Amino acid sequence: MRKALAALTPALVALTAVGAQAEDPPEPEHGFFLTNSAAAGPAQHVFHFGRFTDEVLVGDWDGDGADSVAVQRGSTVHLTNNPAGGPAQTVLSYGRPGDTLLAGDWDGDGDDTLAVRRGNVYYVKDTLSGGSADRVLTLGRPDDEIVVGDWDGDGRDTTTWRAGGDTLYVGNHMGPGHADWYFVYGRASDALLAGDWDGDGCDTVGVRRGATYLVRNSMTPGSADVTVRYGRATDEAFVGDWDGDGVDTLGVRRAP
Ligand SMILES: [Ca+2]
Ligand SMILES: [Ca+2]
Ligand SMILES: [Ca+2]
Ligand SMILES: [Ca+2]
Repeated sequence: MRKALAALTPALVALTAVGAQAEDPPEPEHGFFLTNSAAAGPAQHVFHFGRFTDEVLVGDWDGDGADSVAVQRGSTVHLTNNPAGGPAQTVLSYGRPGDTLLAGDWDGDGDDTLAVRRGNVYYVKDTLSGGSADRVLTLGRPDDEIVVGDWDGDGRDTTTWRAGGDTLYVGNHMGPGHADWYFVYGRASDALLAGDWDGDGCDTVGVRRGATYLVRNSMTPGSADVTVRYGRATDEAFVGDWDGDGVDTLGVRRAP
């Protein structure tokens, strides 16, 4: 009997391994890969949403503190409040195909909404709805690069822009006029990201160089406070507070 069991054990182990493989689906190769950790490591949440040809927007559309994704397809925006696959929870039309959409809490009520950028004219909407803009503003120059954030921690999002070089111009108001502050960070060839990396309520910038992210926790010149490697250099990167703990982290979209 003892001998028979011993002979059976390797077979049982082999069966268990097959069973475990059948229960755990293989890690998806494409889609959104989110992490809630500020350190390098594997993605904690992987899902598919929208099409890989869609533009991605990140925001807290329902004001619960957790960010989720939306995609822009032509002049429609497909929103979901859970980073999960399946159909969008809300589809709305705002702007025209070819417009750049920005997400932000422009009025400081805790809900993110959309703004359309057409050159250096911004059509800002304070509700998630179609129709005409609540405010129309002219900011900077048509070819400025823009990131959205709450730089002074007053709850309202505004823009920081880069006009071709490595100087960042911080505006704490949405309207024409000079920057409130400017400083040099990163290189002109780096991709610019914004987020509240340390959870102090003020957004700051990070730059992306390949799959390396160089994060600064103050809007001042200097070296990176945190350097993280995440995903692959060919991924598209997004910043958000996916778990609503007040700290922004990274997400990437990996297309086939
Ligand atoms: Ca939310
Ligand atoms: Ca708002
Ligand atoms: Ca602000
Ligand atoms: Ca978080």
